[in-house]
Amino acid sequence: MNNSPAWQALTAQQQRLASIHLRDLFADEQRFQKFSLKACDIVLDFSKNRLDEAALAALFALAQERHTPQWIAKQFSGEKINHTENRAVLHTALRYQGQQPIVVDGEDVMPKVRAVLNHMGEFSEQVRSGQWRGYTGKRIKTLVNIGIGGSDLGPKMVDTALEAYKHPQLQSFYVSNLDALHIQQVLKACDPETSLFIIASKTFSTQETLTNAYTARQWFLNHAQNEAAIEHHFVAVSTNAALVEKFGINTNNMFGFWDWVGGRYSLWSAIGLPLVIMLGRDNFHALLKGAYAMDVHFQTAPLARNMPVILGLIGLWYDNFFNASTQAILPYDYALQHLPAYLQQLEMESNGKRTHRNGASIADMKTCPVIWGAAGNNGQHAFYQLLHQGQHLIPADFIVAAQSQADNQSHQAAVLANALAQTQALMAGRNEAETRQQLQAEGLSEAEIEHQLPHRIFAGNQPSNTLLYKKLTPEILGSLIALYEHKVFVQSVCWDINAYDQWGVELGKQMAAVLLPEIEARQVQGQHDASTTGLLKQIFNGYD
Ligand code: G6Q
Repeated sequence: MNNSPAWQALTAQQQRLASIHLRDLFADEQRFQKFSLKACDIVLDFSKNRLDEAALAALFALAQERHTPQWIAKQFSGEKINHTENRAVLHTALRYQGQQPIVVDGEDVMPKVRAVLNHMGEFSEQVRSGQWRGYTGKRIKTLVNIGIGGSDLGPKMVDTALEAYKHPQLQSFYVSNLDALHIQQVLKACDPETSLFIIASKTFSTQETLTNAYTARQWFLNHAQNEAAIEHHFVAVSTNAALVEKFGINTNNMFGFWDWVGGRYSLWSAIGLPLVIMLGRDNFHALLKGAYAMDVHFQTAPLARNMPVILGLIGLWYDNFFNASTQAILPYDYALQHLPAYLQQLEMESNGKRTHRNGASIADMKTCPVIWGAAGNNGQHAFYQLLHQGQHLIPADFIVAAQSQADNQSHQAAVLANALAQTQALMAGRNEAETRQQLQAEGLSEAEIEHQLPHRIFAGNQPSNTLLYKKLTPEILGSLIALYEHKVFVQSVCWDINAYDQWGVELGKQMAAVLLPEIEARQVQGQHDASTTGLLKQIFNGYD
């Protein structure tokens, strides 16, 4: 694939730009106007990237060569583009606000999408108003979502992100880890008479979730001493009614979704139930509306003014042409503290692949970078040293709220100063002459200046995008998440991979199933490699 005309043109562009410093590109005073755009009330400033008009045009040519507009249309129309699982990819139907049918296997999915949304809305109102009662007649105060991966990261991230919108008398917890410590910690904060457990599992067969769910069920029964009480305290979000019933949950209290919703794209579905309860149906609806606005932008804006396309192509530019291996996500909005972990799954589970759609190995290009990050200011006091003076090229997305969700805006000027200063410092750096001047101004002796100078220089030339919005509302958050979902899709199209399967999570699960009975029996039974056998023996003999 890397011998296609568009790819070769990009290689030439990279060679031309390789020795040009970002500072020099900023000699053009119009750079912000040329390399920024606004969509859905989010500004994307991509001017601090190592590209110019010609390189950008070459990136758009690649998107054209890979038929990106056609792929966008295929996805939205319900075509089964997840070909290894023979599934349509229609998380966009979950937030669709129009009146057209969306057809999968000859059936319009919109009536059932609206019916589940309605059911979620009605149920959430019962819980929020106190009409829904626990087995002793008390109202619900604590919500515990038990799920993992796509059934955890999305709802948890949004729940935290919309702190200011939460019901004041409800508290929420998200339990995911298999280590009993996680559920134990949460149960300590729960009262069985006032807690509602949402068991969130598309398949209802995920080991971590089922283990935690049975532990919660047993804890509850130890108090209630009555299986009939379960239905007042346990509800399920799943596509598997038979297993939900087997667990003892009344299927009237089950909220369904469908195989065309991938786990990591599912927060818009019934997986969002804890959000509807915590935030209320209107705010959840606003989240959907924000995502829909980005969907419309993605489908209708020309490539050169299309925010997800631009974000995707810039990422690819560094991965494939500058040999970057990572991408940092740096929110300067404390509410988005879980966004890096959420995007880590979204991007790495979608695009961390080594096989093209047709089954051929990807020999000549890298796919997804390692996604990581942390809330802005905290990162500055931890890992930014490496961003500024390390040897890696690390493209970074700065996600910046002009206003905080806090009642008090008194910290915000400092937050903004830090966010902007970091992107500026990464871009411009501080050269030798400037550093010398700085050290002179600090009053250092000439000898001391010579000693310190090499350590105090900043090379700069580190690229970043800035995504800026006024304040994190449900609409803005919806648009922001949809922006990244579509970015991932654009990249998958350019790499010619299926973003919507995740076979890479299977092997470890299968091997764990083999080891579990041996560990339970505390005896090595099978033939394993020397390391596994050695570790098993240590567990059995060394730590009892
Ligand atoms: C996401 C993945 C994965 C999934 C979890 C939970 O795209 O498929 O993270 O969400 O493994 O699966 P269940 O919802 O079936 O428990």
